[in-house]
Amino acid sequence: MNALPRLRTLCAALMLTLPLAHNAFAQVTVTDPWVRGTVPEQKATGAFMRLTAPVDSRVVEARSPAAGTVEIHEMKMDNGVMRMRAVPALPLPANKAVDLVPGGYHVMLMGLKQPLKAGDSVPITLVVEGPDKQRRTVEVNAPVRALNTPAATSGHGAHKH
Ligand SMILES: [Cu+2]
Repeated sequence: MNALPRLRTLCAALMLTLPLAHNAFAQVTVTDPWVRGTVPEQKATGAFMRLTAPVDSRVVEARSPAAGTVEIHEMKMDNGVMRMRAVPALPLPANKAVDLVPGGYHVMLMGLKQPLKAGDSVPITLVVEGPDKQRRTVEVNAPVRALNTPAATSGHGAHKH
């Protein structure tokens, strides 16, 4: 008879515990990650998300089993041409949301092992360095959005490395 109340108590306990665990590890929050889908011969694409760190941090490395090489890229206008370049680290100021978006910072997945289509998801590991120089990993599972996703029409397809 009392299984349900007990379950509710357990749920409440879990909800109280999770934010505490978060703070204890100064964990970076990842919101709405996604990867742009690819066509068959395409070997590179971008991953996008919002990152919020509780303390000053920086993303120093990204990895994914879906790609041979993963870099953190920045896109900028340079003499009227949109260019992107790898950055050694992506700063995450404390409590400030940093958006990785088409046309801005992104995680570049290169040497893709297979085409990525809507409905797939791509595991990505971010290595984040805190103010104590400790490195922690953040696991992201980013769903693939179709290549023609409206929010993704700017930038990423036309530029060169
Ligand atoms: Cu890029």
